[in-house]
Amino acid sequence: MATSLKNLSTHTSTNIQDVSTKKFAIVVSEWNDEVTQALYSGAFQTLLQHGVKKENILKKLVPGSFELSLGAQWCAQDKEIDAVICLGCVIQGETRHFDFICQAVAQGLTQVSLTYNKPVIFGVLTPNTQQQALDRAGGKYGNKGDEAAITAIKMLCF
Ligand code: DLZ
Repeated sequence: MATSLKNLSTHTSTNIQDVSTKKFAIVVSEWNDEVTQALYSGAFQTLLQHGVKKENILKKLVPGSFELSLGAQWCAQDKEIDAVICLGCVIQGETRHFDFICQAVAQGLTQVSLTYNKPVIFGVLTPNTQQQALDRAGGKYGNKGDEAAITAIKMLCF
């Protein structure tokens, strides 16, 4: 379903178990940081609402979304981390840079997840405009950071 038809922050809580002892890393891209910090706030608050302890949430910054894969790998290598949430925002520009970054990060995060056998969540917005990004980072379509955190929790309850 197109996200314009869905509030990203609504979700069903079926099968969500106790995750209060789990440890999460949140890797945040600094590019488009007004958006990515809002995604981070959403993810962080959602984890707290589900009983995760503040001290069990590690925040790591990377320069851009392209670097999310390596950041995720460094976090996934840590045996104490149960799940890695990756947050970024790549805005469609006039060149093919957008396509290269989006493809690289999608493939990179998949690879890290399968290599380390841990949830590595793709919380990357790929809008056409800054406004579309803001609408999905705590705006009228909810917050994809919330959705990313819920996805991580659900995968830990698999
Ligand atoms: C270079 C670049 C451009 C043009 N646009 C974005 C963007 O919209 N969102 C994002 O997260 N990062 C962007 N970057 C930076 C790349 O992700 C990366 O940091 C650089 O290409 C250096 O590897």
